Order: sequence, then C-alpha cells, then structure tokens
Amino acid sequence: MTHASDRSLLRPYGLQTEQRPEPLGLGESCPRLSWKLASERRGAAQSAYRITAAERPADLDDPGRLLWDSGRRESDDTLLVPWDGPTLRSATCYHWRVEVWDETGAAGAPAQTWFETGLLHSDDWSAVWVGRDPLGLPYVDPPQDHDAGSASELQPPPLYLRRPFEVRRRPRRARLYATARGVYELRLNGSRVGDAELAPGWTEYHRRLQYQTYDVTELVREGGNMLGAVVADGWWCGHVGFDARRAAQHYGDCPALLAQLVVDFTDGSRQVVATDSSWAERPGAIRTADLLMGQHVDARQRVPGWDSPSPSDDGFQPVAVLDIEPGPIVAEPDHPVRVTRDLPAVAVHQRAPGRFLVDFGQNLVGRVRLTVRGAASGWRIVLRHAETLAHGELYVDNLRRAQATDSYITGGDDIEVFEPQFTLHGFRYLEVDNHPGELAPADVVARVVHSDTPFTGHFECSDPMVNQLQSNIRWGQRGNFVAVPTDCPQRDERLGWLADAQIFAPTASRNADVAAFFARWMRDVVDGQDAEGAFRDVAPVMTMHRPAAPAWGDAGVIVPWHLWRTYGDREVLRRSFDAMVAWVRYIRRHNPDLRWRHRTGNSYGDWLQVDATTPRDVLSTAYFARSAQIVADAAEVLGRHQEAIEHRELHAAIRAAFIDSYVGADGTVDGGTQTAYLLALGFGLVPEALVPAAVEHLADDIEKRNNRLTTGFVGVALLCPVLADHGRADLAYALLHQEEYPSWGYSIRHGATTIWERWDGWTDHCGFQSAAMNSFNHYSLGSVGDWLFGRVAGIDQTPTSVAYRELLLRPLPGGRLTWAKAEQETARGLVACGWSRTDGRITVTVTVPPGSTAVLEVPTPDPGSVRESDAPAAGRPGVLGVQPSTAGATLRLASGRYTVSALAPGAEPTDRS
Ligand code: RAM
Repeated sequence: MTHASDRSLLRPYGLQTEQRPEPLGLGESCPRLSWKLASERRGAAQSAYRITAAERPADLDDPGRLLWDSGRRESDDTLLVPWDGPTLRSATCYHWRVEVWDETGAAGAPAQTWFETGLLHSDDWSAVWVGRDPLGLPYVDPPQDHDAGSASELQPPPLYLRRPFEVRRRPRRARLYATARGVYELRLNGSRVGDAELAPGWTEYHRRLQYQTYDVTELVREGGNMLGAVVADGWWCGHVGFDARRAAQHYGDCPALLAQLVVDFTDGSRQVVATDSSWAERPGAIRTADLLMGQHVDARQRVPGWDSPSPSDDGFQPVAVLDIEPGPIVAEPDHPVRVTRDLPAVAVHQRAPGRFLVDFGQNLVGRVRLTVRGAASGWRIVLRHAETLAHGELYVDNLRRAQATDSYITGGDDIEVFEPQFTLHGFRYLEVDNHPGELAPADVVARVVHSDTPFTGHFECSDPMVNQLQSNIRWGQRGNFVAVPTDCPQRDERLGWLADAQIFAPTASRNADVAAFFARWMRDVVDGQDAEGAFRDVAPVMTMHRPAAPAWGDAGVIVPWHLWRTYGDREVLRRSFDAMVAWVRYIRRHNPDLRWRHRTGNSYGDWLQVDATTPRDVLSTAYFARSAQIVADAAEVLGRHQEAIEHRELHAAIRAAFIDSYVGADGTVDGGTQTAYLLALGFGLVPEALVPAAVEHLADDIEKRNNRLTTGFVGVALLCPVLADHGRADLAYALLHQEEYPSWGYSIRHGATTIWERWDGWTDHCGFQSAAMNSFNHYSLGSVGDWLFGRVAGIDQTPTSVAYRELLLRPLPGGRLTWAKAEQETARGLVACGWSRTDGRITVTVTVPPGSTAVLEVPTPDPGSVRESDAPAAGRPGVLGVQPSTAGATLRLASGRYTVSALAPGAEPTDRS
C-alpha cells in the first residue's frame, strides 16, 4: 500500500498548460499539457498516465462535469500532451488532473491544475477601439530640462478613459479583456487591475496585438462601478529604437484602448461593458510618458476620484470611436512584464542643496518610486538615471537620445508617491534634483521590471569573481527580457536584435524558463521575414529594413531548434520550419558557390571583437553550414524527408566548400583569429585529421596573448566550450579567471554588476569607449553562462536527447575552483550536478529526474576508485553501469540522487585494499 506522503512515490508537479502555470485567458483551442516528475526512489519512471478534465465554474465546489478522460495511456510522455477532449469554449475555466503510474505499475500521487480560455473567436469581441478625438486637445510640450537634451517632437498627453456602469448584484465571476495601441493600465473602482506592466507588450504590431485577461471578480461591486484606463504611447507611438521619429511613423499616431468587461451572474445571465462611444476621455496628471524619454507628472492636474464609482463632473469628453477593425488581436501567450523586486538605495549623497545622488548598488532595469513628504504644491522634482558615473556625476552620454528623465510636480499633499509606470530606464544611479528638503534613503526605491519568466536555475562555485559573473549574467537577462529579448535597456535602441538573442538563448534557458517567451518572439521573427526568405536583423522589425546579416538572420533557424532541444517544443519548430527552410534557400540562391559572400546585409562579422578581425566570409559560411545542418535535423524531427535529404546534402557541400576555401593543410583557418578557429571547430568544419592542429593554432593564439581573448559577440559563445571539449580546459579556465583586459574579470574588477556590451566599455588606458555605442548592460558577452552550467558544474544532455531525457553530466574541475554546483528545473523535473574536491578525492552529487537517465563522466585518474554513497559504484541501486573512459570513469545512471566519489584528478592513488 502506498501513502501520499511516501517520498518514493512518483509525483507530478509544476503542471503547465501551454508552457505556463495556470494561464488565464489562454488563446489555444487545443492546448498542450505538461508536468514534471519527482521521486526519491532511484530508477523511478512513468509508465502510464491518465488525464481527466472538467469544466468548473470558479466559485463552485462541485468537481464539475467530466469533459475528457484520456483513459490510462501506457506512455512515458509528460511534455506538451495535446488536449484531446471536446472543443474548448471561450472564457471558460477548465481543471485538469493527471494520474501517473511508475515503472512497477504502482500509482503515483495525482496532481491538478487549471487554465481558463480567453476570447477564442473574433465575434466574442463587442468592444471597439476608442481614443481621443483628434480635433480635441492640443499636443503638449514635454518639459525641457537643462540637461535632458531637447525633446524632438511634441507629445500628446496619455489618455484617461472611463465608463461608469451599474451592476444589479455581486457577480459570480468577472473578467476584463483588454489591449491597447500603446501601453495601458486599467482601473476599476479606484483600484489598479492586475499587476502586468507595460501591457500589451511589444509584438510585430502590423501582424498581431496581444490582449490580456484579468480576474476582476473581487473588484466589481453591486451598484455603481467605474471602469477606467490610462493609455500612454509605449511602443505603438512613442520613441522606439534609434529612429529619431516617434514610433508614430512605424505603427500609428495616437494611443487607443480596446477593453471588454464580462460579468457573469449565478443565474447564468451576463453583462458586458465594452469600449464604445459611451466612454469618456480627458488628459490627467501624467503629462507625457515615453519608454525612452521618461514620464512627466503634474500632480496639480490630478483629477481626484476620476476612476471611482461616483466622480464629480470633471471635464471628461466623449471619446472618438476609431474607425479601425479590432485587427489581429491574440491572447497573450507568455509571461507578462511585472515588477519582480524592489532594491533599496545603498547610498544617498547630497551633492548640493536639493540635489542628491542615489546608488542602488546594482545596474538594473525599471523605474524608481519616490515618496515626497510635506512639499508645497508646484515643486518640480527631476529624476535622471545613469548606469555609471564619471567624475562623481551621472554618466549619460551613452544614453544617446534617450533622456531617461522623469519629473514630478507636487500637488501639495502631505505624502505623495511618484512612480512613472509608462517608462523604463537602465540605471544603477539616480539623480534627484530640486528635492524639497532631505532625501531619506527609505523614500527612494528601485523597482525591477522585466518579463516575469520564472528564474529557476542556479549556479554557484568557490570563486567569488565567477559568482559575480553569474550574477551579472542574470541581471543582464532580467533587464533585457522586456516583452522581447532586447540588446540593451538604456539608450535609444532596445531592439530585438537576432544575434544577441540566439547567442544568449542557451544561457537564458539555464537561468529561467524562457520557453513561452522565446516561442512568442519567434512569431515576430518569422513575421519579419520577407518574400525572398530573408529575416531581418531585429524583430519586431523596426528601422532595420535590410536583409539580416550572417549570425543575425540565423537566429530564425537556431532559436526554434534550441527550443525543441531544450523544452521539447515541436510546435515552435513546426511553425517556424518553412521560414527556416526559406532562409537557407535564400542564402543558397544568392551564393551558388556555397561561400556566403552575397546578401550578407549589414555583415557585422564577429561584432565587437578586440584586436582581431575574423574574415566575414569565414564567419558567414560557417553559419550557413550550421543553419543548413539544423534545418536537416529539424526536417528529420518533423518527418519532412525531402527537406532532410536536401539540407543534409547541402550541409555536406558547404562543409566541403568551407574546408576547400578556408582550412589549410596544416589545420590553419583563414584569418587565424580565435573566432575563425572556434567557428570551424565548434561547427564541425575541420577535417578530423586536422582537428588537433587547429586546436593547437587556437591555443597558440590565446597563449601568445597571455591568455587573453579577442572574440566578439559571435565567437565568445564558443570560446570556453570548444577549448574544454578539445582537451584545453586549462585555457578555458585561464580565460574565465582572467582579470586583465580584455576579460569578464576585468569588467568585474572595475565594478560591473551586469555584462558590458564591449570588452573595452571602460578601460584603464582609454577610459570610456565612444559614447555612440557603449552600453553597460548587454547580455551577448555573457553567453559563457551556458558553459558554467554545462561544463563547470556539468549539466548537459547527449546530442540526440530532447528536453534533458538523456543527461550528459560532465563536471569539469579546473582553474582555481575547489567546488561548483548547478541546479536547473528542466521540462522533465529537477536536474542537479555539483562537485567538490577535498583530501585528494572528488565528490560529485547529481540529481536525475524520473524518466531520465544520465551518463555521468567522473574525472578521475583511477576508474577503480569510484564509489557511490560510500560503496563500490558498480551494483549500487540505479547505477546501470561503470566503465573506464577518457574522462576517467563513466557511470550510467537511472533517475535519482547520487553521491559519487573518486580519486581526484592529479591526486596520488592510495592503497584501496
Ligand atoms: C548594436 C546592438 C546589438 C547588435 C547590433 C549589430 O547596435 O546593440 O547588440 O546586435 O548593433
């Protein structure tokens, strides 16, 4: 007999519907269901499952009407199992439950979750777009600050929209569906609705606009109600990228709202309040708001109680109903942007009367919340932001046109709180100017804002500098994953650059669950493809209208493949596949000799390399080969045999061309740069016999520079992995520990708390790099994070494994580390691997989730010394085999937790008798 508390039971947990826990407003009519597994018992695996689903009104206790019973299915599937029940209805809450049986046939502990569909059909929408009457209010001049630069254009003040309504009795359930052309915040009876920031996020607006769903059951009251919204420019019509024009030129010229409140009563009746001509609008306290420029609030212009059920007659005018179709409105499929934490000020320095410099100790992305006490009305406080200081003052030159300046004019209340919610800044330092009186540190707080992808990965080791590097990588990921993966968060750019994203995606998926985030962005990438098959450098497309460059456009192939390998998401691969094929065929069409020299767009090469120039055609042809190979692999997964054969042959031919043109008989690669060797070795473009010589050339280049790197965005991701995989872990560690310029350690020694865009962002010898392009928060050079998890700690999967089904655990003691460990919540469950060296022995602890197996390479000079939980490893439960190998010893493990120890590398064998 088993008990629910029995830890050896197979336990499903982390249930997800369409790669999100408990999604509200799901847009899929055939969602995919997933669960992870845990068990304390070695060898535990799922042999069967059963899914049952019911439709259940949220407020009823009855179990609901059974809708779908999959029956017991003899299967080890746990990932993305398609809904196979009756067609889902709009705006309906479904519960589903999974029962599992383990490999012995014993029942596990069941688990359940829910999801609620959104508006699945376009005729579910009765709302129409509403906005400001274009003949109504004049545009206003954004405030000009002494040093905030000049605002390029007049800006309209954000819209305050509202509509009163009556409700006869307390509702059973109320949902609010909304989106905006712009960014919006909803209000209901004076309260904020939900916690999404900068909704609806940024998508390829020409193709898709996402709506959000909110549970407002608790906010709707019997009697009079007021539904309100504030809508600012955002990506729709504010400043985006480095185009001097407001995005008005790209999408539209004024913000608008589409909202629909659906109130359901217990008697089955329904009341809908939707945006239409009965809504009213006026400007309010927020005078201007722009993602790049900042937000300006004049509290004297507040309209007290404007969003309360019984406002006074306060100047609201009828809205204009915009003569536009609701358009392609889709449910938000990924995690919304949210405030995920607050950081207190670590220091506040008064620089002059009323002028304070605040240090938050961390370069971050978000905004501040300032509390002002006892100020008279009309006091204008100005907030400016910067990532770093120069001569003790804000360094803002690298912001280019982004003013990153907020201001607040006090309204005369005893306590006033200013928090600019429709703008976003990348900063560590804040200047508060014209502050009335003292600024108490507790009155200023930094609020961290980003796409709320769950951060579930951890890496840690014995070296504080490497831990700081990992922290910098994570902060770079947080700050630059805001609706889309951006290059940087501070200057007038913040675009979804493709190469940055593909280089960093493997690291990102170590730190966080980015499955839904990237799958959603891939739609934008595919949307950006032209009729010829060329992707663009950025997605959503903005300003960069040329075909994409090598390594940039290839993201359209690499990212879907990565999502398949990491999360088992076949659908994103299927959906992207035609675009992947079209991209490779486009390159081939224009480069019939298979050296990619034509149609290379802006051909950025190994962007921001130092002291080296990798030939562009070496880089591009290597990527051409890589993309062809991935398309062939993807075609096999999807059963597209023709394309598989075509691209397998194409890959072989490009490889031959690469070798013919760029690889010498002595193993040299054209250009002789680190990146040239890394691409050739990393992408398998060196004949087997010449690999040792190529590795030696690579190592020579690093050594002759006293263990310094020269790689840019493209090469850096391959640097440590290729060295370690070709017997030069010593050099990989030397680069990891390097603290002289250029290196990760150099930036950290100079106070970096995020990854810099450039190795020479600031140097002892030259000071700041050109302000024209010098961000201190770019993630690309942080792509080494994948190697920290994958080799330093040792979590990887075999080349044919999907979603960590066959783990390849290869801890790599080296450098000055005495221990390292990582944990990762994979799609199947928790994977962990860590090692430590003490007293001549190495101890490796690993966790393999149920259903997975692992190949564990134990680095030891003496395979006979391997023990598991203090007993000879062979024959221990779950240990399926022990063999000597080049690493030392290789163990095959079933699921479970293990503690393996062996004689440490370099230690003297001891007498084991
Ligand atoms: C810079 C961006 C980005 C890079 C492109 C080529 O402007 O910041 O990181 O991909 O250039």
